[in-house]
Amino acid sequence: MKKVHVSSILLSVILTLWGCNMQAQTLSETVGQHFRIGCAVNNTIVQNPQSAAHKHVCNQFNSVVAENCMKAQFLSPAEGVWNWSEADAFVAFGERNGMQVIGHCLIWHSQTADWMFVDQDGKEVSREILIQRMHWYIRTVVGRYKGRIAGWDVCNECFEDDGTRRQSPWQRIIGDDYIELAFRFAHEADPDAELYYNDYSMSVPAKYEAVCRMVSDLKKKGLRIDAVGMQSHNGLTWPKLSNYDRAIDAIAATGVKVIISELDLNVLPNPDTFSGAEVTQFYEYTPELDPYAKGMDRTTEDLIGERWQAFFLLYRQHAEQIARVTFWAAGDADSWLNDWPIPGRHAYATLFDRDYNPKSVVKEIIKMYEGQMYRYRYVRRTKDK
Ligand code: 9MR
Repeated sequence: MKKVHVSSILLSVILTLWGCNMQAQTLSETVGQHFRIGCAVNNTIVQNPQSAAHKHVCNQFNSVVAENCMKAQFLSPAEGVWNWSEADAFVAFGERNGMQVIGHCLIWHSQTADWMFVDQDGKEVSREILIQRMHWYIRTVVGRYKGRIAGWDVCNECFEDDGTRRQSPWQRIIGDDYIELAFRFAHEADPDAELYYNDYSMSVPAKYEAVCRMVSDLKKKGLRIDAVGMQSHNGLTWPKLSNYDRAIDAIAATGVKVIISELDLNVLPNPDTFSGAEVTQFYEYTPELDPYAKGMDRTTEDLIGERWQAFFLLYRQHAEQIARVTFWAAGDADSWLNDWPIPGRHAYATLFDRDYNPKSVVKEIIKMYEGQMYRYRYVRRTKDK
């Protein structure tokens, strides 16, 4: 009797210690052993070293990307005007904490000040002038951080979901070769930096096939491209995991790595006409479209947890093809989904709540990344929603 008693105490001590250990483990220590694990950070996080958000980022992640401060609109709001302080602080923050630092993003149709595309009279500039400006912009930005940025999102969101080129000012004024020029100029400015193409809705076949053709074309021309970022602003029923799975394989087959570059989960109801991640979409607030303002029930939380597990299982299965998984916010409080496409809602977009506590699914994900893969294979067949 005594023996049983002692061994059961021992067992419970071991289980408790094991439980504590599991809790203390971070994404960086576990998932981060398979590929880089990161998050986007805003200026408030960077500038407040004592804040819970700041500590949380340093604790959980081994890679950071600037959510906004490296966009052209902020770096160069007017011709000849440069604002470096926030970008400088972001890069120094990543370096100080030994994290991989990612630059986002050089060439984009959005968040680029109008001056880039027009002359003094407000008329659109010629192809030659815009190429000169692009060259000078990339040389100045990439050159400033040479040797300090591990990789750049060189071109962002250049394709429509049907695989055609987005008719951005870059495309209209320069033509199809603006993408290859941007990659050429970025490589010239920092030959050691990795270079990425980044886009949303990347599990739509017409879109990823067009991106894959573009990647192969760049490679044929001898240009450097290291990875394609699948932004992955995901929902509960979208994308279909089978399409997502095929997209990862198709991108990897072009000879580049895959980056899950802006991961989040939009669990809030969507207005009928909403789709994709085009930032210009906006709708009126109504309480029905903000159902979790005061928290959520256990069943919904479990459903969301299952969806997270399904994605992280897929990433684990594709770990050799994936270089990095980056969340598009440090925690729920920081997510752009609180204000898009409807301002003032309560997003549940990340794995961390508004106080940066891990949600219960984090433990499951950590177990998944420590466990043997065979234990999880069946989920791939049964969870294809
Ligand atoms: O998260 C960013 C948000 O704070 C900005 O208001 C928005 C403006 O365009 O950009 C968000 O980040 C976008 C990223 O740079 C590119 N992919 C889509 C992201 C979400 O809109």
